[in-house]
Amino acid sequence: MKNILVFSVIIVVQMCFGEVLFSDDFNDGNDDGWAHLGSASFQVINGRYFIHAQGSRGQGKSLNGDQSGVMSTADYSVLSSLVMECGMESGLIARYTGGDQWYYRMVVKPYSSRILLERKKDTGPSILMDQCSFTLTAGSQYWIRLEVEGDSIRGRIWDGPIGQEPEEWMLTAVDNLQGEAGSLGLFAGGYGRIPWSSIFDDVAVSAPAEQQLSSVTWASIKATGSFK
Ligand SMILES: [Ca+2]
Repeated sequence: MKNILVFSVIIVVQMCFGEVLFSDDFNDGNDDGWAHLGSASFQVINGRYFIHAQGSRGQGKSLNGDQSGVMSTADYSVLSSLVMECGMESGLIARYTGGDQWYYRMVVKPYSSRILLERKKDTGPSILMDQCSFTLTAGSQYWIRLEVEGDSIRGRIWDGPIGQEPEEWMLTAVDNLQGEAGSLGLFAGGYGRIPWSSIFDDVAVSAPAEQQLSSVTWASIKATGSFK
């Protein structure tokens, strides 16, 4: 039954977003290929990916891509399931190139009931690009998507089945300070002393939906010679 569910997830992603460039369902029991940064523990338990910690350890991110840990294209859409058991923030990263370069991230902040779209550096400020209200229930499963295409950055989160993904973006921004493909990432963080944990699964990276749509449209225009 579990295999059927995973298979269905991949089919739906392919239908809506075209070619899957990268995926990891962690069902092989490891996170080989993922690069860890920060002070968290990274563990695959029962086919799900835990980023968690206790004591004074505050945050961690795990990075990957379809070509030796880096994405082969700068335009891509990152999807993952997310369960926040406890913690200050968690979410998705796109176009991470390391060093002191900008990257983009979508942040879920349960304590302030908000989701954010940010441009960030490892050292230095987080620049808020967009935000909206979102109330997250601890321990419940959500789907979260962060998409980068040219200078457009967008994100959304929803609960329920993956097939009930809303069409509207909840967060949008236009920014051109990081155009390199970089790596995608998963991250989570918590307050020191209090144990915190976020669980990711069924990570899939595909071409942006709009890109697929426009290529289909152009193909039909060429075929018919008109816009009808
Ligand atoms: Ca899994």
